[in-house]
Amino acid sequence: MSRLLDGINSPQDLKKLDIKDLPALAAEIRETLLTTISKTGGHLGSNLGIVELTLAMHYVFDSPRDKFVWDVGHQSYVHKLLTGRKDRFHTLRQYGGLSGFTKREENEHDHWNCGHGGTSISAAIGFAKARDLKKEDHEVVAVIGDGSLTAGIAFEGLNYTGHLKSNIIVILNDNEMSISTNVGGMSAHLSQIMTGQVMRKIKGKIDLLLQSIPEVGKDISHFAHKIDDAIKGVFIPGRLFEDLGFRYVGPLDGHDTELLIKSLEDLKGQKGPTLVHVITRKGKGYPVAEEKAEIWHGASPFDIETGTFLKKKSNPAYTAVFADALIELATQDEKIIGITAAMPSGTGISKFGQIFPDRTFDVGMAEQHAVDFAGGLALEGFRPVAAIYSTFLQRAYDQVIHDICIMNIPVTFAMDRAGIVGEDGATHQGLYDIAYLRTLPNMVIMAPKDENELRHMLKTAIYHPGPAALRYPRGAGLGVPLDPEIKELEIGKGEVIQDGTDIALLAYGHMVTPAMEIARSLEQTGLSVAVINARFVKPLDTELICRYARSTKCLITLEEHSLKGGFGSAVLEEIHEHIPEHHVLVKLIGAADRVIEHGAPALVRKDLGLDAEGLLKTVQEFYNKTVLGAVAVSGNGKKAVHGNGRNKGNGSRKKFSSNGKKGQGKEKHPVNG
Ligand SMILES: Cc1ncc(C[n+]2csc(CCOP(=O)(O)OP(=O)(O)O)c2C)c(N)n1
Repeated sequence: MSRLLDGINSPQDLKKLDIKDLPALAAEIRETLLTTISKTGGHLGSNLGIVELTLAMHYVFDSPRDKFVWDVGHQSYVHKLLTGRKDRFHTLRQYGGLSGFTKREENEHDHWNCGHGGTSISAAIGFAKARDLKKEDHEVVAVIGDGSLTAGIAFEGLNYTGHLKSNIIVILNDNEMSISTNVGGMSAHLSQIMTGQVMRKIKGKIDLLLQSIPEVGKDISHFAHKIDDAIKGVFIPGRLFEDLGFRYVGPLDGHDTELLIKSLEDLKGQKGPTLVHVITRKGKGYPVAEEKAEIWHGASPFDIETGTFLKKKSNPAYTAVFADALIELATQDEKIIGITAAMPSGTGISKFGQIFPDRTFDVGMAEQHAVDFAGGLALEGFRPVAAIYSTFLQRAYDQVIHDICIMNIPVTFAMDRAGIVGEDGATHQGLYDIAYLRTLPNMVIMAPKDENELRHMLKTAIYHPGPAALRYPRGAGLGVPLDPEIKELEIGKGEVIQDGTDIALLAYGHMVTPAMEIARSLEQTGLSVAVINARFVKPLDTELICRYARSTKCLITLEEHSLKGGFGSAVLEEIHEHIPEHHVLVKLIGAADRVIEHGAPALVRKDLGLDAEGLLKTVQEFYNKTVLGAVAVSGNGKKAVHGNGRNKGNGSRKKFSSNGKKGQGKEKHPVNG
């Protein structure tokens, strides 16, 4: 039997359906979401919850002429299914496939790339103002969840939208959940609106009942009216939004497609900003996801029948080791505090919170606030650990500089998901934190080679009397044994894993393991290879780096971070400053200076030349070209011609002359990927 969804290749096809058919289409969409996400993984709960709303939006408005701006974009799967991407939907979040967020490059119905929360209202009011200036007349609709509404930028957007008064519709998709239960005064305000509505409904029913009782009923009913007036006087639904300059509509049942369509129809062409408050249920239609909304917000592949995840057995994740170490340290020190910005489970802070609820703070999707909140606590003698993914700390850059670093406040930044993040892709890559932090005064920055070292670094950071950041990757640790005691490391000291004289591999963080792997392969070709675990990018172990710069034929830096401004750049600066008399051959290996897209981490790493094979190839080519001065074996099998040593490089090396200035040689740094 053919499905309704099969006939929908654009929103125009949807509009041809009768409204009465939409619930059946919604059921097919839910089935498609489940079938696909159970294989690819992805944001299941948010998308199951927004099916009817998305159908109503596409039924009423004229996308792409009317512009939809989805906040975070993680709930845009239904929108993708309705806008000509259904046949590629099985490639969701896969390497080379559809993105898990909205993406302009992917489809004309996507107007704004996103991944981080809170941006939709600001972008949408920008679109609306542009429309006004260009004297166009399309609609602009932002869709934002109650969780994302806790982001500071969302308030900034609301505030300014109320001021501009352009025509715009903001749909607030309220499911009372961020990833975990939503927090804060705004969330309480929204619940109050809902409670108020429920109370009014109940009161209405009681009223009718009372009036049906002769004599007594009338008096009690009069009394009940008085209570109702009192409730109204104190609380008018959406008053907050009205005061901000919005027309408030709602709360509406977000699973009643007809009601949504009718309400949105009424709003088309209305002047000024409108906020439509829609109540939805996360995970709608899949009972396990409805019951355990937090777990099913972002699902890894699972079995639909049993609702069990198909996770392979793996070593404990870095996150888990971090949480256990934090608990261990906090058991001995009551000043230690755990802070998360709406990511309690993702960062491991929820585990910490089970043991130390009074010392655990989920501040909502509000990284800027998290950082300054930590600053205040630290200045009063507490030891706050702000566990914020590398990508989300970007949000709080000014707070990190202006408040924490300039005041030299001892806050620990535990940056999970540093490096390649995989399926979440471009907006979530943790590839910029070294660059954005290492320029800051007072900041100490480190990365562990494995989960055991992570524990020591956590303690080192917590007891450092200034700001300190540690970065560690997503996923499973290496399964190394954990030392019985967590100890502080000497700040600014690297670790020599093995000595060597031909090549020094200077690796940062989790690149130490691949460095050791390629060292073994290089040794098999007769080379002597040193492997250094840098540990710190700020302060760098200058003595160690300079020692190996002098004693080996070339230095190779390895990091899972943008090549621009990262660890390798820091090493180059250090060499330039400290050993200008030497011609040091340095090759930087890291992530190329381009947008790094989504896909399984192994495939993304391969694409960047950061897998073992790619790393080995880069190192070998560099060594052959610069140290041996050799022409690599060409495709026709001709043998390489060897030169006579390290200072006869062919221009692809970094040259430093004795006066510290860059040499005359061409600075052609081959970049990976
Ligand atoms: C700045 C930022 N911090 C954290 C996140 C991680 N994150 C992704 S979705 C989400 C919750 C979103 O909640 P809501 O907007 O209510 O949407 P829902 O999933 O409930 O539909 C969070 C915290 C993010 N995307 N951006």
